Order: sequence, then C-alpha cells, then structure tokens
Amino acid sequence: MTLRIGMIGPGGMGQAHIERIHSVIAGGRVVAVTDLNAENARKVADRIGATVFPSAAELIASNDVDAVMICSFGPAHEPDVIAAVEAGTYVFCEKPLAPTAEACARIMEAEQKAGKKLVTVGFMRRFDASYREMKAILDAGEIGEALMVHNAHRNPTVPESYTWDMAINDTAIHEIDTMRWLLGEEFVSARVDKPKKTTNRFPHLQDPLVLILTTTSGVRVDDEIFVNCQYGYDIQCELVGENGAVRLSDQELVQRADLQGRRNRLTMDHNQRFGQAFVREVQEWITAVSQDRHTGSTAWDGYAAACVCDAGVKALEADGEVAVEMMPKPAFYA
Ligand code: ISE
Repeated sequence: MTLRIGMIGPGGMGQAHIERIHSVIAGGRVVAVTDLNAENARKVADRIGATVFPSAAELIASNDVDAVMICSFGPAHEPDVIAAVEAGTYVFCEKPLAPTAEACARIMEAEQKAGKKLVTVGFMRRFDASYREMKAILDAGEIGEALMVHNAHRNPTVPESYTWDMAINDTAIHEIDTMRWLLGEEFVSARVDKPKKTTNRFPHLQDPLVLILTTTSGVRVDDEIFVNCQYGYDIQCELVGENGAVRLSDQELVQRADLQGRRNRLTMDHNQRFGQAFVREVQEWITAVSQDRHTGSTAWDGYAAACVCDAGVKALEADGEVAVEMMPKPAFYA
C-alpha cells in the first residue's frame, strides 16, 4: 500500500521532503498540496501530478489523503495540526510544533481528546547517525554520567526577515530538543550571554549569542548560536562525561589536499548536513503510519521544547537566569 500524503505549505522544506519521498523513500507519495501562496501550490502540484486543495481544512477532510505533512511557517501550524488530530489523521509537523508553549498545550489537549498519539514533530537530529552514536555511548555508561555539553550552531547567513527571537525558537530549538533526547532530562533554567556582535548581521540581531541551559540533575549545556558566520553550516557538539568525552566528527569522511592545504569540505545548509537524518526520519514515519503506529517525537516533545524556548526568549531580554515553566508530563505521553 502507498501512503497518500497531503502536504500543507510546500515551501523549501516541504519541497525537499517531496523530493526525498518521491526518490529515495519507500511507501509514500504526495498526492495533495495546499498553500496560502496558491501559485506555489499549483506549481508544485503540476510538477508531481498532485491535486491542489483551496484550504488545509479541505485537504485534511479529503478521502484521498491518508496522512498529512505540515511544512508551513511555524505560526500557521496550530489550527492545521488540531484539524488533523480532530479528524483522526496522522500528522508530521515540521518544527516548531507551534511558536508558544500555550499553543503546543492546546495541540496536546486535542490529541488527548482524540485518545491516540497522532502528532510527530520534525526534530530530525534524533535520526542523525553521529548523535545516535553519541547517545549509545552515554547510555551504555562508557563515559560515566554526563556533566556538560558544548554545542555550536552556525549558519552562513540568515535573511532580513529573521527576527532576534528566532535565534532561540527557530535555530537553538534543534539543540534544545536534541539535548533533552540525548540526556533524557528536562531543562530547568535558561540564560543568554551576548558577546561582541558581528558586523555581518542585520542591525536588529544579537549575533552571535550563547544560550546556557541547566537540566534537572544539573548538567550544563551551552549552545553558541551564530547565524551569520559566513563560511558554512557548522554544527558541533561535545558531550563531557565523568570518564571521557564524545564529540561529533566532521561530516566529510575524506580529507582532501591541494594547493589550499589539507581540508574537509563543510556543508552549507541543513538539507546537506542532515540529509540522511531527514530520509531516516520520514521513512520511519511513513512505515509506522502505514501500520497505524505513532513514531518519532511527540506533541509533548514539541511542547517541552517550546517551554525552554519561551524561557530562552525571555532570557534574551533579561539579565541572568530565567526559570523554565513546564506542566507535569501527562500520563498519555509517558
Ligand atoms: C532553520 O529553520 C533550521 O531549521 C535550520 O536547521 C537552522 O540551522 C536554521 O538556523 C533555522 O533558521
């Protein structure tokens, strides 16, 4: 059986998913699209032979759609995720699940009412081979208890439309989710350090910045966010334990040598760096949904990440630590 997928908001991310689903991923096909930008919907649909729906509500209600992928802009997610859940339809929603913790809580409420886990959040780093190996080493006790994690998240540039809170809730949200998953703990506080600003930034941005998070057991996680670093999409992570440390290696397996010296090529964007992780993530989702099973990050993960982002955004304006406010985890998500 081929899973018939309806895509809401096929922008850059959505089109990259379509490309993967129609080339290297098995068991699914995007048969329906809708977009606030009707011309874009028409273009994408013509290219892949899909049907255009005038609205997300009509796409979700269609008998020709088995499951839904939401790849629109974060602030538009909530009503579409809730409509899918109320229709009893599995939904893969790109991160962030919704821009605020309250909005994510409303999604969890709808899902609990539906009585079935239907929502998967697109946190792709959990599917990256190197992060997975890091987690396996930690879980096997090979480096003792985790004490600290040092992260860097560097983008070559960002557009002028990138607002300063996005450094936390659009960029750092990846480390926030990955660290919760890696360490198996929640965060209790957030602080932001603001170093000297790069001249390669739009004036409204604090770039770079360092987000400092503490978990319930006291593990300290720092995350350098530098979104105008110019030279590449450079993702770093070093986990320091009691008896050893593990760090992500460079993604290029070979090193080249020429007149410029010895070097490893750097990726330039998330689709290159996490290409394999996206494939694994979407493949697992299609396989699971075809068997009427949930897989991947839950709406609770989307909510918990949003709570930490809310504290991080407050910390951007505040001096010192901001407490992370989070409801107790509902038994439904245990
Ligand atoms: C973007 O939305 C992403 O998800 C990328 O992975 C991240 O590196 C970038 O900073 C975000 O804007």
